[in-house]
Amino acid sequence: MIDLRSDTVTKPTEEMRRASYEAEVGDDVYREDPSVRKLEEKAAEILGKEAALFVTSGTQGNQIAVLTHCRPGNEILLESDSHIFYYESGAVAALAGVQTRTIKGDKGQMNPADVFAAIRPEDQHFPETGLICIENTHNRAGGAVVQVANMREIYHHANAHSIPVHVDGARLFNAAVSANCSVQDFTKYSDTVQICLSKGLGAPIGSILAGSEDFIRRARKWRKRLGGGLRQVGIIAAPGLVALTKMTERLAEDHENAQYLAKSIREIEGLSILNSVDTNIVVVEVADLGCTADQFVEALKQKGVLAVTFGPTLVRLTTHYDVTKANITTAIQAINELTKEVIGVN
Ligand code: TLP
Repeated sequence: MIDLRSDTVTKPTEEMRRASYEAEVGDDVYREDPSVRKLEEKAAEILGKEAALFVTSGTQGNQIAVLTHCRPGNEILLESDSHIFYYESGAVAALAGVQTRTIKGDKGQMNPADVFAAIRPEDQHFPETGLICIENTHNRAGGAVVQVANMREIYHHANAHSIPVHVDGARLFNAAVSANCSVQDFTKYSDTVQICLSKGLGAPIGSILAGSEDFIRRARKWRKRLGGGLRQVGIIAAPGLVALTKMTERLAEDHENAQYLAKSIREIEGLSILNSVDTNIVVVEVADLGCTADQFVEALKQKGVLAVTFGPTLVRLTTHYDVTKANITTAIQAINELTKEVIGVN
């Protein structure tokens, strides 16, 4: 099977498995796990923040950020298709008791003027705007990179209103590689950031939430409340450190493979590419084949390629380090065959 469903499916490398086996561990709730401390310190340094917290998942990192920044009754501003709004099971309402105000972006990027207009003035009728969230890269916009200039403008304005900015940077390293800059070029325009170790970077588990010392101290408490205070968790943090320090540069390879895939699909009759393919995600429109995304994904599976639906007639294909260029060639052949069969039927 060639698994293009997500970069979450990557398996840990040999080096990660070894790091896990050899990890020095202790009770992390007592803050006695050296491997976790090392990971958190390195992550804070790389992300340009005072402190960092190791959390179990991207969703947990984002939710702890919302819980720590906001109070019940606050309103948060975020892009209409953002992961926090679209894919986190309504957690911000269920856990933090905040309401969402979504802003339609262009390629995942919110227009700063729309964000500023949505900030609530002081009035007893209105909720307080508690947080602005930016997703970079933007998943449902097809891994689109939110530009540094866009983040800068939103951050400066938010700052002037004392509203914190959180970045869901599940794939922030993909953004940095694509924009040929450092992650700090993005993170300096945020108060807090969440990055995933378990996506393109290949770690088996885990995310990092980074911010000021004071923020992380309060976030640690929320992590504990959510049952995320773990014990000898160095066995997981150690591969996370390998992911963070050794796996970021190679993301360029995934981006090249995505380009190759997109270019080949554009040449196939009945299919078109919807996104600009900035990074490792390719979004394919299958409507002209006269089939649904579900049917397409199921038929592709029969040919040994896994993908996910991304809308009624949209399919997402994601490249990652467990998929080689040769695998992509095989996947293209499968897609080609499949479309010929479907066109033959319709
Ligand atoms: N995204 C997953 C699915 O949940 C859709 C995927 O396969 O792409 N932020 C962003 C931008 C994400 O794409 C994801 C995962 C998360 C947060 C959540 O990370 P986890 O899965 O670790 O909770």
